[in-house]
Amino acid sequence: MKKFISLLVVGVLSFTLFSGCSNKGTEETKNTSSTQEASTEETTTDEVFEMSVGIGYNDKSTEYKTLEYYKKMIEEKSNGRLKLNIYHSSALGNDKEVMESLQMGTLEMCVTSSAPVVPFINDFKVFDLPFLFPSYESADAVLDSEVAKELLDKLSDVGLIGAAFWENGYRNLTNSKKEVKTPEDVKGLKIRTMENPIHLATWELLGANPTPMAYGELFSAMQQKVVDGQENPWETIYTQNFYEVQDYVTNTGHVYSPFVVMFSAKWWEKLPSDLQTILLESTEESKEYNRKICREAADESIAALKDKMTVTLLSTEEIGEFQKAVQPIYEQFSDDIGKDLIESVQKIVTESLK
Ligand code: TK8
Repeated sequence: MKKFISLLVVGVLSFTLFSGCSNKGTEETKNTSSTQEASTEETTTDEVFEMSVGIGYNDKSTEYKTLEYYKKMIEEKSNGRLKLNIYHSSALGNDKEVMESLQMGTLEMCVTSSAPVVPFINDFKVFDLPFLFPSYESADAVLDSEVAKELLDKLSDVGLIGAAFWENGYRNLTNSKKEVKTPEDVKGLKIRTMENPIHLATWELLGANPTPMAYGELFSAMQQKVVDGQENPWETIYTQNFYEVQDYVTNTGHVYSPFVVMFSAKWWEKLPSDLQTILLESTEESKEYNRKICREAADESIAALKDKMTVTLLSTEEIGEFQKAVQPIYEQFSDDIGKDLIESVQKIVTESLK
C-alpha cells in the first residue's frame, strides 16, 4: 500500500513538472504519449467527486467537529473537486456495516473505533489491551509510529484504505445501579461492550456480565434497562446524553480507543491521484486539531457531568486495583495478537515515558 501511495505521489509530481514544462511549447514532445496522458488528465480536472462519511456519534461530538474541519480542508484544497457529506448517529449503519459498505464500494469513507476493526484485521486487537497507554503522550507516540502505519496499510488486504488514527479517547465505566469504587463493585453488573473479544474477556474477568452490541443500539438498551451500564469516553457520556439513563460514572480509563479513518478501496481506485493525496494528507493535518478538541472536551465533560450524575474520581492507586485485576488479559491474548506486535507497541510506550 505504502509503495502504491508513493508511486501515486511520484505520478502527481511528474505530471506537475511536465505540465510546467509544456508551457514552453516544445514541438518535439507534442506527440509523445506522455503529452497525451497529461492532456487527458487536464480535461478531467473539473470533475466533482462527491463522497459520504458515516459515523456513530451525533453532531455534538468532536468526531463530527473534526470531520467538519476535514471537510472544509479537502473542499478548499481541491477547489471544490471533492465534496463531503457527513452522516452522523449511525444514519448509514453501525461500525461493522459502514466498513462493509466501504468494501462493497457503496460508501466512500467511515470513522470507527479500532475495536470493531478487529474482525477485519486481527492485529488491531493490540489497542484493546487494557491499560496499554498510560498517558496521551504514549498514545500519540504509538499512533504516530511506523507500527501504526503498518497496521493501517494492512487494511488494504480487505478492500479498505487506512488513512490515519484520530482520537475517541480513554473509556470510563457508567451504570444505573451503584457507585463503582473497586473491581469488586463491578461483579454482576450487566455491561454493554463493543463487539470485540478482548473487551468481552476483560469484563468477564472482572465478574461483570458483558453484553456486546452495536453502538447504535446502546442508548435504548440502557433506557430499557437491557443493560445496567456501558463504557465510553467522558465526551461520549456527556455529548451523547448517557447521563439521562445512567446515574454513576467512574474514571476507570481502562482502555484508550483510537478512531480509524478509512476509505473504500473500490472508490479510491477511481480517484485522480492528486485528490487521493489531498484526502490522505488532510487526515494527517486534522490530527492535531482532533486531539486538541477531544482532550478539551474530555475535561469539560467531566465538569459538566458533575451536575448530572455521581462522578467518582478514583486515585491512581485505586485505578491500579482494576489494572491488576485485568492483567491476565495480556497472557490470554498474547499468541493471538502476537508477542512481537505487543512488544513493539510496549517499547514505544516505554520510550515515550522517559
Ligand atoms: C461509534 C463507535 C463508538 C464506540 C462504541 O461509532 O461503540 O462504544 O466507542 O465510538 O465507534
